[in-house]
Amino acid sequence: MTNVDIATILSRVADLLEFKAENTFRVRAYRNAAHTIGNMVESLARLNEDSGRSLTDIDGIGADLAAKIQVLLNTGRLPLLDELEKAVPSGVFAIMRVPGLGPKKVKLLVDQLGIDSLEGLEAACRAGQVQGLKGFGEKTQAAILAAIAFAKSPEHSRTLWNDADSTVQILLAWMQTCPQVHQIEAAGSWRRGRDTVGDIDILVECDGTRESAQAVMNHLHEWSEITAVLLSGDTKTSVRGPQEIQIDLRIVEHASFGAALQYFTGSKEHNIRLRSRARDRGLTINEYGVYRLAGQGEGGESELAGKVGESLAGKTEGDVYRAVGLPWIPPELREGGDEFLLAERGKLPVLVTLADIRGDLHMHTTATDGTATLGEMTRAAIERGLEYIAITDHGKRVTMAHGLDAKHLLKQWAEIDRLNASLAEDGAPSLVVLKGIEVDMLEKGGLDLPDDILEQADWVVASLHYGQSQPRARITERIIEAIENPYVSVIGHPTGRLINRRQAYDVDIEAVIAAAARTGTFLEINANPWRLDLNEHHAAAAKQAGVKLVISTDAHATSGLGMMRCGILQARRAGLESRDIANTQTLTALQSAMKPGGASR
Ligand code: DGT
Ligand code: CA
Ligand code: CA
Ligand code: ZN
Repeated sequence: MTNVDIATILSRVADLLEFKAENTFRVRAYRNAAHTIGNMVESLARLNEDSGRSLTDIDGIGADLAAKIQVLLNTGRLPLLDELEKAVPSGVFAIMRVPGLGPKKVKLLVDQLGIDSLEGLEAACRAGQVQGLKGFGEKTQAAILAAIAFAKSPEHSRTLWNDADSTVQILLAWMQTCPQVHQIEAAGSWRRGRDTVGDIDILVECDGTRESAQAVMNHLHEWSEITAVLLSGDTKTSVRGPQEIQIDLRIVEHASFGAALQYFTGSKEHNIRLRSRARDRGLTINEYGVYRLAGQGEGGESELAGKVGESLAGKTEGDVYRAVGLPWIPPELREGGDEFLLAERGKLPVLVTLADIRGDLHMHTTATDGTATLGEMTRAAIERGLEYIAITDHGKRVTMAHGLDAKHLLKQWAEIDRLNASLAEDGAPSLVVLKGIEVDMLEKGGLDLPDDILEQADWVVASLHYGQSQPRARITERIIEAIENPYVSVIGHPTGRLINRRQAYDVDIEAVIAAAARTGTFLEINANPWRLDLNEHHAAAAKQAGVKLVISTDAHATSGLGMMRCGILQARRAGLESRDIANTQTLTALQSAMKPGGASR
């Protein structure tokens, strides 16, 4: 039983409890435990064998969960899961991951049509059986079919950056316990901060002897999370790690570490351009270093040319770039776009960092579909050192999340007033809570709360959750109408994509960006690892048009606030600087940068 095995089982229990509409606290306890254990470096099995220690030492693991984990470690099974699985068909998990199918709808599919797998669901849709169910209809049926087809394609089967990152972090921590490891870095698409990752690339520097190289590779093979060794050579090994992800590890010498890091960070396109630039200067670059091209003529620039002669650079990445007359280029910009032009002219952006962020302007509480209360979210934000947050629960259109009507919203705002007053009791408040709302753009146009309510808000996010299959012109019109509303501060997740699950809705993003620029409305980079919406290309276009971006977590739990770093990476890939992001400003500066709207501003 590896930690990831245990985490997977606990999260399965959470899913099943949720499907059965059990107590949300119980669901949350299992989900949190799964999260904690999935990110632990030390093996639970080992910890459990240590008589001096207890599983309850782990944060969030109480006596009940500890007992269950012990059973799991001793027997390899969890009776609770067996019981739940008996009551719930196994294919239900995959079905629950189809966008738009909440636990209630899935239950209907199971009970009424006996559907217990994605294949079964696909067949039932094809046969037209689903559209007849209560709450479904022809459009929903077509949307389900499209979602299944989408999720099946290989380009939508890559690992989310955030999941790959969890693995990278525990892997690095494990490898650092190997005495032969002198230096270790993760490279590839993970380092470039791409929204999804194909495989994980790790570079290790050791003392250069064969024995040390073997010891390092053996250490990887001994990691409790490895499920298979795919390849094992003298300086390279590939293994299968948690959640089926492939990990490539390469052993590199001290003098070549920077060159190898550069090479294996990629992207391929970036490296091709870098090499051609080197050639123009009579140089050649490979994973070992930078070399003068072998005598043109006999042999020309053969592949071997790199390994002969003296290396001109290679210890650090900076050396490699310097050798071809360039400053170091941040990995997030290495996609073979305009980064060489910018580098050459000394115009590389100073990319925004997590430390620049002062506030988080999109989050939910237990008032709608969040799992933490207003007080809990506020405390968590203070712990993260934020200066301000906006509470933006759903408006009433989002019935699935018990969206707020005007009466309930005003009640929440009164509560926020009291909270702010108590935060300011001992002088300057550590945090200011903005009275916000995430309104929905209705299918027929307009928003789901009236202007005289929105006028009283400090911050209004407008999002499009329903009617996503409407034609392009109609969707664009709905969004521009929201942008033109004087009280709307920002458009939430402007394209609606869900990575690996759902295509963006059809929208004229250029027109949306132009309208945002014209009205001074912000556009969101939603930091949720499934969304990362706007994507890097759209965010760069927004900046070009003079639109300010807001990076928001859309947290539905306190842990969700930690996703800010995913949004930061996305912004960096778009080449954004601190000044392009509205929530890097102080609250006062942010408020004066907001478009003229309600009287409260
Ligand atoms: P991924 O894993 O699909 O998310 O994307 P990457 O970029 O991590 O690609 P990967 O793992 O195939 O290789 C890591 C880097 O190593 C890649 O970005 C550039 C470099 N690289 C690997 N194979 C080649 C190659 O055949 N030619 C060149 N020019 N570069 C390569
Ligand atoms: Ca890779
Ligand atoms: Ca690779
Ligand atoms: Zn939201």
